[in-house]
Amino acid sequence: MLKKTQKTRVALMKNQSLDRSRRKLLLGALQATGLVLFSGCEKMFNGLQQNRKFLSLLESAEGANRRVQKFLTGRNKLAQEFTEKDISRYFKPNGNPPPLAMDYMADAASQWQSWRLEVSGLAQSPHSFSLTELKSMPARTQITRHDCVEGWSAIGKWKGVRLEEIMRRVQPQPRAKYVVFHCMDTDSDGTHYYESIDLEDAVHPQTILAYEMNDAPLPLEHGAPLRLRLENQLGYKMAKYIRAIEFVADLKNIQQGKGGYWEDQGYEWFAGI
Ligand SMILES: Nc1nc2c(c(=O)[nH]1)N[C@H]1C(S)=C(S)[C@@H](COP(=O)(O)O)O[C@H]1N2
Ligand SMILES: [Mo]
Repeated sequence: MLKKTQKTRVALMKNQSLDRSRRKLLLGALQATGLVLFSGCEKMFNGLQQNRKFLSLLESAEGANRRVQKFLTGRNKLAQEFTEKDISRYFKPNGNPPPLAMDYMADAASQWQSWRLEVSGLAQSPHSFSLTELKSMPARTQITRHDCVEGWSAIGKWKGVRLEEIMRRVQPQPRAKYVVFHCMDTDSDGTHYYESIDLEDAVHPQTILAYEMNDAPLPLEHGAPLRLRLENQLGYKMAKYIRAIEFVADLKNIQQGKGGYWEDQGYEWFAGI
């Protein structure tokens, strides 16, 4: 008779090989859907499959369908990611030029030593983040295509912290429905740029606050020190020169009440592509 420890070891081994073949099967199924073609997805899958809960959800047919659909369709779909060789040699800076204010220039000159991202509004623990602090948080890098409503596109590589990480830190209140981005730049009338997204887009895996573009600190003209990347919507949603983030229940009391600088002038609030 086998000793108890041996028995458990054999049982464990059996389980492991079963797990391995299941994983292969699942990976194959995902590959067939094209899901694993997204860069970084295989790595993500490898990470996720360590998670038993995820594995069992994936194993149930219903769960698998739900998962795949969540990533491939609708609001939660992952935008296509590209490779290094796809990066555009020229990426057009667009919109307002960098703020001409003295404090912006001084902050830029000191590598943003005294700049802070103020996160407040309907949050349990409002917090001001320094750039160093944001950079010390888990980072995500993505190579994506930017589409401007004017009709041009460019592919760039962005690195930043996921907005969901910020939310984990400040704990939005249950009443919070939108995230508003307040920017430092103004148009020629002195109106500040601003934008907003809902919480569903805020927790999307590719929604990041980027501080790097193409492996260099975010250039002034592309929104230094921090800009939003939100890959399933048009360029005007991606607020640059961010100064503050506010969690709100309603957009009607902010500027003209339509949720964004361009929205206030008639553009769609949901700019899905
Ligand atoms: N603060 C701010 N953010 C902004 C804009 C702006 O004028 N001010 N323009 C928007 C538009 S229309 C586009 S297409 C992108 C341009 O980003 P880019 O300069 O990196 O190309 O920024 C968006 N975010
Ligand atoms: Mo744009």
